[in-house]
Amino acid sequence: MLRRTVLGALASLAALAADSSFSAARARTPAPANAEAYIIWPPDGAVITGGKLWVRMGLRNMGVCPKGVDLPNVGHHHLMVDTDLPPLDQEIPSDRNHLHYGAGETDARLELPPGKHTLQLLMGDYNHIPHDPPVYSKKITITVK
Ligand SMILES: [Cu+2]
Repeated sequence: MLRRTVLGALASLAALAADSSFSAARARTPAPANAEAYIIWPPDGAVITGGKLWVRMGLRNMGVCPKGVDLPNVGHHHLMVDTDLPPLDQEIPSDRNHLHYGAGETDARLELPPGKHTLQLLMGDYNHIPHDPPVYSKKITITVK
């Protein structure tokens, strides 16, 4: 009796795992293997006086498109400010640390308080989900004075 219950539970777990990996795989949009996101400006280690800056976002081997547009090999930029990359199989959060450029912007005005800050780009698909493989830049550190 116990054995049958355990087996039943294991079978349900296996079905659940198979199902969730299927839907996660289905939700990811493919990206070209050679796609590359990079921060054009500011450079790593930059010292910014006043805290207002433009961030220029670079992308190679794929295209920028507004959110909601489901075409091959495109996505929109997201800027991670003072945070690590979010889970790469889920929608990118939208808050002051995870900025979305859903109109297809490739530059943005930022205002940061004095201190050290990190910036990192992460591409998202039409649903704000990172691509497979994920396309993200190196994380840079800047100092605001
Ligand atoms: Cu987005």
